Amino acid sequence: MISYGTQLAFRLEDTSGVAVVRRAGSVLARQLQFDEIRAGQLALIITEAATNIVKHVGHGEILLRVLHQKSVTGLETSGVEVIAIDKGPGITDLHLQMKDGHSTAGTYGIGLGAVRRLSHEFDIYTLPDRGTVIWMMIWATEEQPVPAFWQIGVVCVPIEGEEICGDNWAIAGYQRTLTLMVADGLGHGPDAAIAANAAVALVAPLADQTPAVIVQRAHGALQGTRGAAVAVGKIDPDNARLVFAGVGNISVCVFYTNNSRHLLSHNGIVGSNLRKLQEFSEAWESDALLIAHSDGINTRWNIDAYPELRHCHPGLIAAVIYRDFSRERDDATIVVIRESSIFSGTSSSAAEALNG
Ligand SMILES: [Mn+2]
Repeated sequence: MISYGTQLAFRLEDTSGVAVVRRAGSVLARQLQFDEIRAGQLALIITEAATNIVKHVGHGEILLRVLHQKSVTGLETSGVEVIAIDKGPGITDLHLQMKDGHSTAGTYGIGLGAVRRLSHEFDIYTLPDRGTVIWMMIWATEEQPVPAFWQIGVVCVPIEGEEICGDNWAIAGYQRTLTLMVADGLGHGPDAAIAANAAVALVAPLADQTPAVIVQRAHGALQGTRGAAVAVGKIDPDNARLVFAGVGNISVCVFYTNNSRHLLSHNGIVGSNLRKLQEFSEAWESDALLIAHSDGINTRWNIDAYPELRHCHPGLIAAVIYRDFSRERDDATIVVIRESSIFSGTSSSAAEALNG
C-alpha cells in the first residue's frame, strides 16, 4: 500500500468553472482507462456536484485525486476521488434530497440520490449555515478494490495561483503497520516542492524503519534544497502503538474516545538545521483518529464543534477542516487516518443517517 500525491483543485465562481472541472475529470478518466459508461458517470457526478455549488451557493471548490488500489482479483484498479466543498446554507432536507430521482425544483440536475448511486463510495457532511462537503469515490471497473484496513482522507493543494504544491505527504504500509509522512517545503512553489518531494520519496523505501531514522535520512536527502518541516508517524495496530518524530511546524493530533494528544515536534528545518530529533510513543486504539497538517491549516480548529464529524469518512474530516481553517497565503495539507469501520466494527453514523 502506497499513497501519495497532491490534488487537482478547482475553485468554482460561475458556470464556466463547471465545464473546466468536468473536462479535467474526462482527462483523468481517459488516462485511467475508464470505459465509456464509467467515464460518463464520473462526468455526471462532477457536473452535478459543481452545478449545485454554483447554483445554490455561488462559489466553492472541487478537488480531484487519483487512487490506485488492488482489486479483489489481485489486479490493480484505479479510481478518482471527488470532493465537493462549499460554505453555503447547508442541506436541511438531506433525507429528501437523497431520494433517487429527486432533484431540486427548477433545476434539471440528476439529484444527490443519483450521485450517491453512481458513486462506489459516498459520504456527506452538511450543517445549516456552515456548508456542505461531499466525498465521492468512483473506480474504473465494476471490480471493487480489496477492503482496506486503513481509511485515509487527504487535502493537499497549492496556494491559490500556484500550479505546484510545496507540501506533500505519503503513506506506506507493511501488512497492517502504516507509516505516514507530511512534509512542508519552506515557502511555496517549485523549490518548496523539490524539498517536500525528496522527503516523501523516502517513505516507501524506508517504511520498515523507525520515524526518527526516516527523519534523519530525510535530513541527508534534503541537503542543498530549501529544507522542509517533516513529521513521520508509524501506527502499529497489532501492538496498539503510535511512534512519532517531527521537526518543524507540522501539527499532529490523535483523538481517542475520551481524550486527545498533541504530538510534539522540535524546532528546526530538515535539510539544514536539525538540532534535536526525538521519538515519542503513544497508545493507539482501534477507534483512534489521527490528524496531521501543515501550517497552511490554522491550528485553532476543534473537531467537537462539528457534531458527528469524527465518525464521517476521513476525506470529509480533512475537507471540512481545510475549508474552515486553511490560511490563504500558503499551501495546505491535511491527512486524516483511522482504521476502517469494516475492521473496527463501528459504523458510520452519517451512513446510518442517510439510510434511516
Ligand atoms: Mn507551509
